[in-house]
Amino acid sequence: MIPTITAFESSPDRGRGLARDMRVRWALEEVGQPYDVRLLSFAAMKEPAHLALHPFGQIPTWEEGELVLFESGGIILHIAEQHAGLLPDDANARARAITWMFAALNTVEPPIVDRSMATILERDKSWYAERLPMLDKQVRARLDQLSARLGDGEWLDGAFSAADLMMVTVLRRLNGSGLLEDYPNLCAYIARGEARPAYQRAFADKLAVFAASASG
Ligand code: GTB
Repeated sequence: MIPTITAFESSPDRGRGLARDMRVRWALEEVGQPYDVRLLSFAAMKEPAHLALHPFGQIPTWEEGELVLFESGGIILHIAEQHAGLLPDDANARARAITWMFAALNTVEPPIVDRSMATILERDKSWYAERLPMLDKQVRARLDQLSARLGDGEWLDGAFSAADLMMVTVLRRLNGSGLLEDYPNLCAYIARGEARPAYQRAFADKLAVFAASASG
């Protein structure tokens, strides 16, 4: 059965592939699972039909027959459990990879999102100039630690896994912030992820959606 995911009809990231459907698309491309995409307007995301799929009225969602999922982490874990290639077979290595998925979502992504939201929503506020250095500091603290742990490693823990897919998509949200440049190993790590053919296919599909929305 071909799953259907949801994505922004008109993404505010202007084709940079920063919205969270990108990680789901990438995971599906990695395992070679064809999928359909239903594009939604912001208004449609808050309507009862979508709220029945996603209690918080967001994207991405997953529909596969009777199964409906929301939360990019839950969706990617589901894909990784249904297909070979995104999680190691060895039980301990698998548990570590899943731990890294949670670390990406629960420990690294929150300060990055806080910073990103402030740059969008608080730029014209009186406190912004004072708050931004504090947000930068919180992001840098995580990048320092992640960079130290990654060291010269290619991926977070052995072979490429869903953990790397998640972490790379989380870190990409810092593109243009000027913060990543202090961490050459993290920049190389992101570039390794982006160079994967599955990532390239997912990104091209995202870009096509942006091009269609920009021309329409
Ligand atoms: N924890 C959830 C998950 O991982 O699936 C978070 C889902 C989420 O935040 N979805 C966002 C959404 O639907 C889109 S990805 N927002 C609409 C709403 O809440 O009403 C977040 C996002 C949006 C835009 C950019 N951008 O423009 O750069 C980047 C990321």
